[in-house]
Amino acid sequence: MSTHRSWAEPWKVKMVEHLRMTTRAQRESAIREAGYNTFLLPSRLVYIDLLTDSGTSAMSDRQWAGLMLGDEAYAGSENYYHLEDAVREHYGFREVIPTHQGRGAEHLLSRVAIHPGQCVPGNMYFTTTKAHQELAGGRFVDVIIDEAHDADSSHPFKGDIDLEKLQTLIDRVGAAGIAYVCVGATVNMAGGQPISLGNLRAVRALCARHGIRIFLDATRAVENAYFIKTREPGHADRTLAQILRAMCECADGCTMSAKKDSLVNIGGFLALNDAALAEEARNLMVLYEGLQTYGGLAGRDMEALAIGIAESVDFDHMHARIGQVEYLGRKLLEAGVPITRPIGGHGVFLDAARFLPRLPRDQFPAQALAAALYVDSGVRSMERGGVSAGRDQKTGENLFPRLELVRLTIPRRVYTQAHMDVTAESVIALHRNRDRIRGLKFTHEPRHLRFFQARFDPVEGDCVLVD
Ligand code: PLI
Repeated sequence: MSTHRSWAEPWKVKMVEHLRMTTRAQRESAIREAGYNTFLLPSRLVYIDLLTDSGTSAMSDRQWAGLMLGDEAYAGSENYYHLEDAVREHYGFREVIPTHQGRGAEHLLSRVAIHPGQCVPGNMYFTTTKAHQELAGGRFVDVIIDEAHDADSSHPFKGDIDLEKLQTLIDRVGAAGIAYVCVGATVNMAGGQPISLGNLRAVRALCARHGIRIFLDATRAVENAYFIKTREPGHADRTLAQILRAMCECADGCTMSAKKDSLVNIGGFLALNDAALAEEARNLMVLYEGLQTYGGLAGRDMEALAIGIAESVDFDHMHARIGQVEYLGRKLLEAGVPITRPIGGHGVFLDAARFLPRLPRDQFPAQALAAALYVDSGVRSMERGGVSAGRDQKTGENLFPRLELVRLTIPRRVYTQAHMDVTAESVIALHRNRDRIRGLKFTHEPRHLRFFQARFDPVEGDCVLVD
């Protein structure tokens, strides 16, 4: 008798949303009109939408029921107190400040915790996080381990911070020159790679010696907890909820985009232990987000979020979620497609630099590959490479990070394994025909977060994928 047992999702489908199929000619015209930027495609022309896992999850019947319990009072909504309880219980921070989404929390934290000129070391950058740090006058400094910049390294915790790099920075600028350490868990731009609890605790000890605060980007911290449980010795018997609390105990607070782990379509929060810092953040909050008990969210959204937080730490849910990502990743690896390893938490990241070795970086191979994938099958993905990195603040030159990736991001509880098969087949076919993919050049380049709205043309001809 075979000992192998498959896993399956701990839910069944109650309602379906129809998808529109398109022809190749329709997709060629759509991507041209979108300036070869998948962010600019109308979603009605997308078949399988792997642009992001942000706000794209399917809510549970309990969350939908929670929407009906929305208390839309301007002040003191009942749902705020449910949210506060859920954050205190699962993340452990005392002060809970709801925000419309993650970047709202990043804005508030950056404004109250960064003095102009200070450094903000972090385990690789995230686009909106770094942008807010810079707008507040801070300077992001990358202190992630070198392996994180190598798509082919199979280090199990590529999100770890290099303690020597952090110590060197402290020696150079002094503790007063550092606003705080920003720890991403998992690290999105490295391919959804986790940080180990051992490393997080070591960072905490180092920072405590110098009186430096740590703020966690907890956006995908439950996914990170899953990797700690399944990869880091000594944690196999602990629950995800226990590991999440242990991670948060290493930090002074967190920013959260609840649109990911917490299974809601909108929402976020800033959670802190320091009441005085929270008071400063709330002073700004009423200007930029909303009153302290709703922060840009409807009461019903806060209710769905409170329920989603509790659902997110269920092991069977997370096992199926990450299992689906692994299923797609393994199919691609078996076919020889270059992807970031180990397979990450929220998506599979194609290594566009190795996929399209003949395209120079200034022809944006990842942007071109994402556009070609859409033309081939209607699967929408996202560039995470040179276009996302933007330009150097001082020199104005394009930044070309070592990682030039296309992210196939898997929404939670939305797609089936058959959708993963269709996606894999399209990527594998493109890999076999990679010489038919053309590079791109900018025709419009926005100043901030350019990847959202940039437009391109193929460097030759008028097609990114030659038939
Ligand atoms: O999109 P927001 O404003 O709710 O959250 C910003 C944000 C902060 N940190 C991390 C690690 C993120 O991944 C993140 C948003 N990520 C998006 C939108 C994504 O597609 O990955």
